[in-house]
Amino acid sequence: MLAAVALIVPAAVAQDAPGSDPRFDRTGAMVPMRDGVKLNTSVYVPKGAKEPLPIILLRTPYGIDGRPERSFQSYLRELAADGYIFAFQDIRGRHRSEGQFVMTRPARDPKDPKAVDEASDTADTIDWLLKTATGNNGRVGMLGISYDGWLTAVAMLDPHPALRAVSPQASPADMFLGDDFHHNGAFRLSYGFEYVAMMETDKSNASFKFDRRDTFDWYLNLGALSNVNARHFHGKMPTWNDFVAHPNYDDFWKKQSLEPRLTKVTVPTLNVAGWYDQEDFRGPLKIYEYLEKNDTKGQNFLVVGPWNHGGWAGGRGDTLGKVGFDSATGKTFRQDVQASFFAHYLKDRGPAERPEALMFQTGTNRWVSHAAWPPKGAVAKKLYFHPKGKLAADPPADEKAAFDEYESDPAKPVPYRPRPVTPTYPGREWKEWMVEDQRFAHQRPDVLTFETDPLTEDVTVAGSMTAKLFAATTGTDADWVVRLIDVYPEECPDDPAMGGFQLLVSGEPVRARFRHSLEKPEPLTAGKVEPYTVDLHWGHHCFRKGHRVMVQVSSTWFPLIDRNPQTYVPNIFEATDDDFRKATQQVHRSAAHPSHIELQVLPAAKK
Ligand code: PG9
Repeated sequence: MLAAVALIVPAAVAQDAPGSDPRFDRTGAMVPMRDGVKLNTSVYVPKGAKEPLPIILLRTPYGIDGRPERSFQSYLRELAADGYIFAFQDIRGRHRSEGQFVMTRPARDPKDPKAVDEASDTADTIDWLLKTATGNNGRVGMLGISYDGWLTAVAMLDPHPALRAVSPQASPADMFLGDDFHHNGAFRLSYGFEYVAMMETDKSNASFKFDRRDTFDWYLNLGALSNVNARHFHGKMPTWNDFVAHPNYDDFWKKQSLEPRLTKVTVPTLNVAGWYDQEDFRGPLKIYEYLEKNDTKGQNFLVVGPWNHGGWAGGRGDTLGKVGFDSATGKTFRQDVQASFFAHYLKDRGPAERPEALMFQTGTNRWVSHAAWPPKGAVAKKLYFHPKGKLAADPPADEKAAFDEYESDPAKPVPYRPRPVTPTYPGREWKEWMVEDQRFAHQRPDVLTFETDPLTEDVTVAGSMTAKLFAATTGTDADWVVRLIDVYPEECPDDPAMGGFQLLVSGEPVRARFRHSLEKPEPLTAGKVEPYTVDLHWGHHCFRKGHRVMVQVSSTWFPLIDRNPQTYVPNIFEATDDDFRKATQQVHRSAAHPSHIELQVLPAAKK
């Protein structure tokens, strides 16, 4: 590493600026990286510390101005009270840092000593902090949510020796398989478009200016994805151009995927996810799962709470939308989990023992500690699709072809939340759509619904949830969207507003072109029944006695997912408006083609 020299930014030298936290001395610096690029950094040293303190580093693309002071009252409140030196940094190319921003920058070539990436920028920053931050104890911790969580994960994969504990929270792991930009190769249109506009219009956070409140209408009017560059981005957004140039799972996506790199636990790691995370749910689970395979020292932990994206960072966390959780889950996490984790690994304080997996069981609203995740002892339970919208444990006996069908019209897609679909940024509704009552889509002619009778006992899912569809289309490409729903009884005396509520437990799309390979898409043969496996991820949900389990199937989920033209084109990003066709979709439910869901269920005694 280069010897780092602190360049003090005059504007940031002022201490106790209005709004600043009087508990800290603040300094600002432009910290030089190994290639000479300087990154805007603020360091907060507690006044009157009685012992050397560890450093907590947060790196972000979203701008550090004002952020520390806000965080000390919320996300970092308990950590600030415990006593740490905090350092905040704008990453390369964002806000007041120099250099070029590259979206989720791929790892540098280890053979090139001049190459940089987010891990090298972190290491150079840690070198500098150890030399300059007054009274540090030589240990560094990192945490962050989403992009900041991804920066934490990247630093952990190639760690500076002083990095002693990390908490990557809601970090994406693979942007083609899951998380922000695609799910199973299906493009997340509204998020992809609006996030790129926010990050690549300029160095700050610029929200795209829609000319109407209902973006459902706006995206429908946009038409084919080829209109994005033609009408709005004009080839100027690097990440959008990457989407267009890489419609399949090629090296571009594989190089930035964390998954092949998650081969060992380098430092104690606290992985954090939210069951209702509208952006990055798969990522944190995969990071935990892959690290766990080689967790020889028992230093890899998982916490999943009833939160939306980053919902644990502030507030009580006792409700989300209309759904209540009976306790202050956010506060519990920040105090009993996050603060205790860093105190142990950075200060040698507090309990060494912590649950392998601390999971909030939705439905019964309680935290459950598990010695392994998924827990041992869960049993696979299948629920099959039957005529008249029934979902039941018996497999279909019908030897003849049996199916339900619907017409999917790309001109009239199924919305993913009730309209108006207000913009993602800035947006409150976006943050809560996963807990919206799903009745808005129920009984649409282009949505199939299968549901059980009211349950005679609690059914507790703990582990993987999967749908297996046998489906055919009159088109040559199709999307299959599966949503698993908990249907509340009509009468809920304890909470009357929840009567009949349809709560999403999980939902995922698959794009038929990728049914054999994500690398090499293939057209469908019209009319041919083919199997599709839809990974609904891990869940820890109790479907209560009296509730029903519901599955909905559709072929659009708009504008969350872009519309499939339903006729095969080599690259959907280059499709034109004329490529989009109506198609008739069949979902089969015969003995030969028994569409179903499979849930890992805990035996009743162990609930
Ligand atoms: N979901 C956001 C993101 C993370 C990483 C890459 C791109 C987007 C975020 O909230 O930071």
